[in-house]
Amino acid sequence: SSYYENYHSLREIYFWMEEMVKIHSDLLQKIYIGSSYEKRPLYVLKLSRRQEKVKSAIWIDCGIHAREWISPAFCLCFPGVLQTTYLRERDQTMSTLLEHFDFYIMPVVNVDGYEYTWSHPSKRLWRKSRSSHGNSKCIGTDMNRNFDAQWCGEGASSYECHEIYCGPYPESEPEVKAVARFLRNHKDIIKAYITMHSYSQMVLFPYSYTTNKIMFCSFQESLANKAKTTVLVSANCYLFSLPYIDLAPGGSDDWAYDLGIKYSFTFELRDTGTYGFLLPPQQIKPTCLEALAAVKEIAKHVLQNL
Ligand code: 0X9
Ligand code: ZN
Repeated sequence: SSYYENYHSLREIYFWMEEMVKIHSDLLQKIYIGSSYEKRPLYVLKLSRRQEKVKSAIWIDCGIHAREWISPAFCLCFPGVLQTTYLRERDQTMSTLLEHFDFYIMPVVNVDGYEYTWSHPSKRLWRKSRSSHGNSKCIGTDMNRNFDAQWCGEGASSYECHEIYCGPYPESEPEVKAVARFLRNHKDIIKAYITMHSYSQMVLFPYSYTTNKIMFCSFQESLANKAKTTVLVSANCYLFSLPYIDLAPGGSDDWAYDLGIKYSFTFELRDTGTYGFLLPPQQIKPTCLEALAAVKEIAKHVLQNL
């Protein structure tokens, strides 16, 4: 099986990034955006057909939650698929998209947590960061409760030992801060924010911090439905939901939306619970392809409405 049909350690992912930018120096750039709590570098890949003009961009991040291994796998397979479909077979949709958009892809946001799930087999289901604040007796903040969107309201916890601990203050996690800073600095060009999670096969959109529907809800719904059609082709049905069933403030999607990025989505990739976070590697490729189809559909829509 190919590189993209397996999960990879953080070390392998760093190596892969380096190799990719070397091989595809005309298309890929690696941008350092900060370092993690345990001082690992945080990188974003910029996928761009080098042109003079400043282009609009689409942001995709993966691995906010450590145990959701399928998420970083998606962020690796996206450039990987591109390598074959765009460069070799000249995928028309992808060519059009790359004419108008740059893609910013962050393969692993929660690098410390991801590494932890790899190096400590008994901690395979770790979710949070690996930070410790003050004299807290537990380690880790939920990065998806640490963004500055109704931070630590109902649906998050202020208790360090909880899985949904919001952290001592918004953006207390250096990884969250690095992502937020990058998005703030590029908010005029970034037209869509997409964040990959698992599992449950849903595509969620703001808000999760309130049960009020967002203003552009009807267009979001129609867009979500469009993406659903595409995803359905792959026989595995994704559900689009609004609002999120439970309140969950401090999430990156809501924060990005409030920053002004009106196309903001959280993907919950495969599966629906059979394997959950322990999704077998055989499902990486189909998951990747169906999510990619949905991402393209979103990008096409954004392009038509620039
Ligand atoms: O609860 C979360 O952070 C996400 N689900 S997960 O099982 N991957 O942890 C859903 C995030 C939805 N968006 C927001 N809560 N803003
Ligand atoms: Zn998640």
